[in-house]
Amino acid sequence: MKLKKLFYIGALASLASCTQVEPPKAIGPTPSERQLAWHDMKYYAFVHFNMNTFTDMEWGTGGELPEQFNPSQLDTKQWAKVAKEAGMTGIIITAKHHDGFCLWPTETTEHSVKNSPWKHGKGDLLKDLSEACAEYGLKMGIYLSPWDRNHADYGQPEYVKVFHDQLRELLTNYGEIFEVWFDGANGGSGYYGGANETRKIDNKTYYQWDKAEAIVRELQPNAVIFSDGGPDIRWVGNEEGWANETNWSIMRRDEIYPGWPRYVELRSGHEDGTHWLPAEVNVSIRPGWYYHPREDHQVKTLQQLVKIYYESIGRNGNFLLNLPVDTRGLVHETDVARMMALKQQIDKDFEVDLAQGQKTSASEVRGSDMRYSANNTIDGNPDTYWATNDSTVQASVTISFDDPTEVNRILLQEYIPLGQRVKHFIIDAEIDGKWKEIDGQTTIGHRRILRFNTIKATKIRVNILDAKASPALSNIQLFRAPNFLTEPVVQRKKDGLVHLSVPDKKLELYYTLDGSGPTVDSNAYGAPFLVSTPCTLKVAAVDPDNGQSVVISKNLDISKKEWKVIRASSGNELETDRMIDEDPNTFWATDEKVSKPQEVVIDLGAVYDLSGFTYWPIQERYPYGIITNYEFSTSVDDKKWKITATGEFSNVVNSRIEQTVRFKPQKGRYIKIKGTKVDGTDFRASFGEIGVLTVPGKQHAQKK
Ligand code: FUL
Repeated sequence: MKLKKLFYIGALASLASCTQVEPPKAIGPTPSERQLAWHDMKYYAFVHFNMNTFTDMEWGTGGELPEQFNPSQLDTKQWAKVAKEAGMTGIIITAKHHDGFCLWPTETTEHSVKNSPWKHGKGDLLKDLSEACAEYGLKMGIYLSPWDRNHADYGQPEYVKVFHDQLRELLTNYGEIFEVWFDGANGGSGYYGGANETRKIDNKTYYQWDKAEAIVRELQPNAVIFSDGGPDIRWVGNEEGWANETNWSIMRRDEIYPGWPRYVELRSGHEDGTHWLPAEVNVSIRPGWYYHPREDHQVKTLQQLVKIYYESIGRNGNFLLNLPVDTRGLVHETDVARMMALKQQIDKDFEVDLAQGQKTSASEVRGSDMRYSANNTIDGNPDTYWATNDSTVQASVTISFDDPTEVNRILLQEYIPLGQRVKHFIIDAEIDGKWKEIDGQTTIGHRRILRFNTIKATKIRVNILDAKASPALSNIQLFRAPNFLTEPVVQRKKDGLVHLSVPDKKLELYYTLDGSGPTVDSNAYGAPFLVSTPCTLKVAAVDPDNGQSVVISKNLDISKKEWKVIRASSGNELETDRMIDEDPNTFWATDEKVSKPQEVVIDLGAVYDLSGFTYWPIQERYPYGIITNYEFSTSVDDKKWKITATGEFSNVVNSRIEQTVRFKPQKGRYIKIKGTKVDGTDFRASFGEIGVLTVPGKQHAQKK
């Protein structure tokens, strides 16, 4: 009896002490409700579908005609079904891109679906999509380009009113909108109501961003606003699909404006940020943002998509995957198949949380109060968290298994309503009775996933070594993802020889050169082989016990064996080969101090029927001299030259992928590429790789 009484007094005392332990205080900027809801959306679709789909462009000039917008089987329900089945949570649609064509019957301009043949001008794509999203339980977001290459008043205050009115229409008529996406690409050449000229605006002031923000807050208070610098979420500083390993959700936001040149900082945020401004990783499932039939074989491979998943969602970002809907108005079959493959793979990777139900312990628990215990990290409840006393920034949580257990993934989440705190942590594992460091990283944030080689451990310890304030972790999960079948790598050398390889040595490689899908009955790869005429190479890796990898496909044209750069308007002539060495990662550039557009002349060694050319921009981390506008000429004798193509490499600065230009077949042995406009303030031009396209079946090169 006495004992029982003592127990009650003890229990009451500890209850009393519980109520005295205050939760940790927030440190630095913290997320708003709408930002918190956005963090949970994790993975959603971008759909680039608009006039460019029909003109086969990335950036329309604005001079297109509404009649050109004519999808044959447009079905927004197919988009929503695909997105839902892929595990996505929403769809953001390009309601208006830089060319100014509006996918809804706006009252602000005649340049819209109402003057197109689609549904006899009675269609409203935004309405269709909002219904489809509602049916599939998805949220809808809108992309509205501030830059409008169609509008006659662009550059004047009148256009800004149009832009704001368009925003109002979109936020009023289509139900709940979760995200408003403002592009940073701004000002430049365009049709502008027929003026066909270049117009410059001041990115910081022209659009009256404070007014635009007020419109969003008034009409859609739960929507987050995306732009280079928010105000709610930020661009991640590249269009390749990755955030930095160090990724703060905070930034010195007041420094940033649309087109901010220090985009490298967007990849990692600012440790001393003044505002919550988390990163969204936007990337297309194909090289371009819009649909181009020529990219049907360039849909990102499963391996590439898995990598992007881990380097976006796994690095404290959200993943915005773009689907270039095709001219029918459907997500292409190949893209659908790849998205489903990604879903299956991710489901397998995260199938069983091995931490659940295991024993946890911590080096310290805040005020010894079990409301902050280590067990909160594995209870599946995002609102509970493990915390330490205020003065402690170095602390650890250990998860113990009953038996040695195979692990190769760890997922960590901080309790972000208290701010982002962790600056440095390591993961240790107890293997055969000895502790071993498995990985060491910097930030965690809302979600961090680490991949490491499979270990068989009895304990896993998350060891925080430095933090801005006492750590607060809400979630730790452990997984054993299945082994992944690696994909073959194709390398063609300047001599025309094709080398195939695969990191996993036990795999066998099979290939075809006629466009058919390789099987184990196709050519087995033994040694490099010669390809000197245009063809489509397809390669697959096969594991006798584990099936076949995805097929890698590559279009190969004539070999560059006889090619020589015979002239360059400036620059180091000894290294010019780097632009024709079949390796886009090596580059060549003209001199920096030049006062006019730069050009190079290449001798192909023989006359060919040329039908196009390709340009890989420089792939350096800090690029320069990217050609944005080109002039391409051909000649059979290096005396009489003909300008074969001129134009713009749209979006090449943001997205440094191979550019392909096709033209009416021309005979030519010499080619000249001039950078009539380059990114930056001088005329310096750089070249990652130059290639040509020749007419299939007409590769009869005539030697001189
Ligand atoms: C860029 C645009 O210029 C591209 O065309 C695309 O829309 C991409 C998502 O953003 O800045």
